[in-house]
Amino acid sequence: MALERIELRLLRLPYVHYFETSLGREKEREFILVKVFSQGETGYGEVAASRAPLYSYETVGTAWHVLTEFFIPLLFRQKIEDPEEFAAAVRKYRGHPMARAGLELALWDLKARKLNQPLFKLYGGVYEKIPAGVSIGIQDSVEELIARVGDFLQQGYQRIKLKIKPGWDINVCQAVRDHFPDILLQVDANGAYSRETKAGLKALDEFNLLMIEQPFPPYDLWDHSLFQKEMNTPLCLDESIYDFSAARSAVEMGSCRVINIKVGRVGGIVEARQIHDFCQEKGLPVWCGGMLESGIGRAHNLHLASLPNFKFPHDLSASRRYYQVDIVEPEITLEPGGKIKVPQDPGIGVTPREKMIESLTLKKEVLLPEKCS
Ligand code: OSB
Ligand code: MG
Repeated sequence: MALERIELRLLRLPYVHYFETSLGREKEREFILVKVFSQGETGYGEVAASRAPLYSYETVGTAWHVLTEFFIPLLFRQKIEDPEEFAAAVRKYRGHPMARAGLELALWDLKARKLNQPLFKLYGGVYEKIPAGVSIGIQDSVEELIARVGDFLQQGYQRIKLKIKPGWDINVCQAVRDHFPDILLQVDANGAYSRETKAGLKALDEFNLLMIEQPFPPYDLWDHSLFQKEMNTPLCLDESIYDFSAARSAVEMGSCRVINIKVGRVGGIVEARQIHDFCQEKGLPVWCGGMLESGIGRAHNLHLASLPNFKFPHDLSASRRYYQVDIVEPEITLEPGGKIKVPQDPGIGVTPREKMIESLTLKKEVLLPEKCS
């Protein structure tokens, strides 16, 4: 089979509440939606990259460029429709994992819709509901943070993740533990520390944290391996794990005891599954991170999180935690007990709201096979 057409759209969606990390504060998500068309079916993918190169070097601009100039023409030229074939073919290009993942995800959704199966069944997912956590950004005050934590706990979220940075770390963990001594709690620094400033992090061993995520910058696997030896709390890597070989190096060097898998960061489901399977063999648990995706990217994450070695509550929250109105229906909701159902309808199992998507579109490009040869 060959694809008839591919559509890229740049969308902008405001958050219900600003999201601040050590990298900065954002009030809206700008992202690329990928639609692939074949024989009356449509597959949907979302590119995880955001407007600025902060979390990753990729941006919506670089992703648009490599998709339209390289990845989509490659796919048309070789008449590829299968996601695994695409993953193999696109390996000849270096980098740009979020761009390749966005397209691969759309092909997975298309394939599952054509087979009339929910996506998780195609790649061996086992859980029908997954445990939900919430990632809470840096707030204007500790009091506001405590109120937000309390609110999310009341809604039923199983685990709280706090964003930290130097000066918003020990004091914040202390305050949250004073109010909520027994909750599942973890922190994420997005690489804000270094060997020189690690003293603040060492103090976090006192707070019974599930893990400390990405203390040092992405390419510092060696420093993470030294630091893990000094800490009782497990380190978890996010940005550092940009592909399978990085995961293997990190595990073999002892740079972490847990891995946060994000399908965009590692370049697609094929790579994510390889990391998942390797960690499972090594006895290292993983969990599914997020990039504040719209309902389309989040539905994809739900299917991925149903693989068996996903062992912690995830950064997967209900639509209304992120957006006033999501771009899919039904919206993603939290079940009693703090779980989210993996959608059971064909493909990603949710229906994109096309009118809403049209009204949010800032830019659109349609690519056709005959124009890409
Ligand atoms: O580091 O995990 C991160 C959001 C955007 C970029 C990086 C990160 C995050 C989150 C939010 O922590 C996770 C989510 O709920 O989608
Ligand atoms: Mg992170």
